[in-house]
Amino acid sequence: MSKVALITGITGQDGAYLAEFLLNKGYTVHGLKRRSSLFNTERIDHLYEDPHELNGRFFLHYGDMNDAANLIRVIDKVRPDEIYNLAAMSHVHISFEMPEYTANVDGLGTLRILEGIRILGLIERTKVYQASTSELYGLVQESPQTENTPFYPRSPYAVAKLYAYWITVNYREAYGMFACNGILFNHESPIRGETFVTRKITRAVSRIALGMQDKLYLGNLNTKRDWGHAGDYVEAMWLILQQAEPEDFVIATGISTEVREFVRLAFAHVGMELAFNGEGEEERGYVKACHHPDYQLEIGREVVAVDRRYFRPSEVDFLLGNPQKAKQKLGWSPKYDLQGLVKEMMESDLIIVSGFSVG
Ligand code: NDP
Ligand code: GDR
Repeated sequence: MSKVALITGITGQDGAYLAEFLLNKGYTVHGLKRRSSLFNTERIDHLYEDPHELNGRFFLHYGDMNDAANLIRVIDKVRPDEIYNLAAMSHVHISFEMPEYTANVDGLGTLRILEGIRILGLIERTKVYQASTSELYGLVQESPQTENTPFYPRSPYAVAKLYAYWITVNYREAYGMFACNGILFNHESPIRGETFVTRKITRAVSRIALGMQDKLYLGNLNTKRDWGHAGDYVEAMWLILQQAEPEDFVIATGISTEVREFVRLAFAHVGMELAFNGEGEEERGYVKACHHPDYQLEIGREVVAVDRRYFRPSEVDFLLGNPQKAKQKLGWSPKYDLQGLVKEMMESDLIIVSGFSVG
């Protein structure tokens, strides 16, 4: 009998990678998807088109993290061995605009899943993975951050995720549930949402190189993130639920890089060397040299500018994870480095923005 997984947030970046990963492991995969007036399954449509046929191993159910009755009905129908709770309003900046909604979906949504398992008497059967985040560290109290570093959330998103983190720990301790937090640092891919900074950069740099856009406007270029690849990180999610005991794990690369440097790497992919001058809101990025025969811009042209609107009311300046526990206990380490990640994202976006179909 194949194992059965239920993924909330299956239409998102991680949901898509995880669904494919679990299907390849022989799982039957069920996903929760929101009703939308437009198609919102672009990231997982290819899973239906698998030429080898999935023999009825992939199913979608309508649902919403705000709707407890609906979640209970879906969990009861699926009776999963593993639930991966990835659904969230996941954009930190937007959470300042929608704090109550974010608390409801990201915080109470997790409670609804845990309580659903309890009400249905599935505690012995169903393991839970909770998508926790490096944003919990916020105003960092020590570096690098480990499973024991104190939290100091800096956004409505992170505060909601703090509740989700602790309610997961509480259900583990109170009811003996196999419930774990993966404290994942930023992870990206060619299917990252277009408003997160990495994908915003690779899309814009592709459009600038192809003469379709003049300039890339960004917020704070000084912040540093520990960026990995989503494909590597979904493997860690699965490994966390395969352990003998339920525990929480930091998943990170152990390398932190400035947003400004990510911009440089993306432009370097199309042969352009950038120089930056000015500070804060006055900072600008210029083309210093062009080395690629296909992509030529005038030397000295301004291609990056800072726009206040992308600054957050309170920022997380610096994140750096220590993945030592995951290395030791899960045998996990990332396969991608930042250069490999930027290369893959740039190659994909150059194809997408130039209008050729991918794959
Ligand atoms: P995405 O934003 O790409 O995906 C979020 C998913 O949640 C989408 O499927 C979205 O549906 C769904 N969703 C949002 N609101 C609801 C709701 N009310 N009811 C049901 N589903 C909903 O995020 P990622 O894939 O990048 O991240 C996955 C999880 O991991 C999130 O919880 C995120 O907070 C967390 N995380 C992400 C990290 C990262 O760097 N990517 C790092 C650490 C944690 P729709 O497609 O319809 O919008
Ligand atoms: P983050 O990711 O907030 O770390 O949350 P994001 O890519 O949005 O921001 C990273 C850093 O870049 C700075 N920045 C900009 N960010 C965006 N989105 N747009 C800009 O124009 C811009 N300019 C500079 C930000 O200020 C920030 O410092 C992501 C999400 O996936 C969360 O769900 C997840 O929990 C964390 O990663 C770990």
